[in-house]
Amino acid sequence: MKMTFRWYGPSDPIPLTYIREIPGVSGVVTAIYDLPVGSAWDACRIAALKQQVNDAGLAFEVIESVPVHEDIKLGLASRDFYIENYAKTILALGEAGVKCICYNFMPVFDWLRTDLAAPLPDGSTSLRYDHEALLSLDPHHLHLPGWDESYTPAELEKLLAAYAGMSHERLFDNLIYFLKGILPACRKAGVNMAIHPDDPPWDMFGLPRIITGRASYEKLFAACPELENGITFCTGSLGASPDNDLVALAADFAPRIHFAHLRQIVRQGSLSFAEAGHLTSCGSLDIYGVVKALVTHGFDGYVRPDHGRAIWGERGKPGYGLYDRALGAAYLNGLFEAVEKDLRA
Ligand code: DNO
Repeated sequence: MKMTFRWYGPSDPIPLTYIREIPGVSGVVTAIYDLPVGSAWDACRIAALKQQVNDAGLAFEVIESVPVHEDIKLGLASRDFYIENYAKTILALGEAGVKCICYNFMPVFDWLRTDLAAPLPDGSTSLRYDHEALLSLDPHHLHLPGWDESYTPAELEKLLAAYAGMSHERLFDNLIYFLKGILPACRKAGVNMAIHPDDPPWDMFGLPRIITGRASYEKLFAACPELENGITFCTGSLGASPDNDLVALAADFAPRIHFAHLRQIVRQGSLSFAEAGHLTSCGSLDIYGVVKALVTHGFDGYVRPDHGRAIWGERGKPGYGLYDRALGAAYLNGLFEAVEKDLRA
């Protein structure tokens, strides 16, 4: 396991030197954020970012995300151009020593929450998703900090119209078309693709979502058996659905898990939840059980703590402050050490 920490690049208020001081964190997960979605990433920009990260004593091996152009998800004729660019980006990142790319295939929106600072009983605040409140939101005016991209109202309007009538099957076929187009570059570059589950794992605003649990993974690996076709195992995203048995999923898909986002949520009713401290005792998800299943089944990928609460007066990017994610990393390091030592004993 390699413990990493997400860093939003030079504009992130958290300096790399602080990340380097978290015990056990060996690398950052980052991206180039100011390139238009769909363009091929420039080798010089990649090299400069890598240099900055390496100069701080941290590894540059995981990118989150290289966003997938909507034309690819929509299956438009222009997709081949964007797939070619994506393959070029993979080759350039591989050249720079990147081993894993996290991406998602959610139409239009990335993760969704209805409250970015909901109070928890311990006095901190966290991100919250209330299904009733979500249903009352206007999808034409949505923005969340932490998304890799966001659209102007006019672009959003056009995109939502373009997705009218998109079925789960067609979206899934478009994902497979994309993967078949890029997997040869992954093989050549030594880069693993790690698809992030849809967050939350159900349809949103009439848009289909297709990476939601066991059945999605079985279909995905049947269609593209290459081991470079893997997953980002995000406990908070998958765990929002009580249908997902996280411990069983971690055990059964361990060889496909190239990257794990380990975080906690408290389920509130059937479809609502609040995020919480990483510990198993803080919420609905058995983080210890997941770590144990991963280690027992030979997981050897990258891990990062995920969304943190806002604590100790910190005013950072919601979910992406320093303090609670650092506590999460410390907790996860302890779990991995204990489980790994037990297994070897
Ligand atoms: C949220 C993140 C997601 C993730 C993308 C991957 O905090 O986990 O935005 O980066 O879905 O492409």
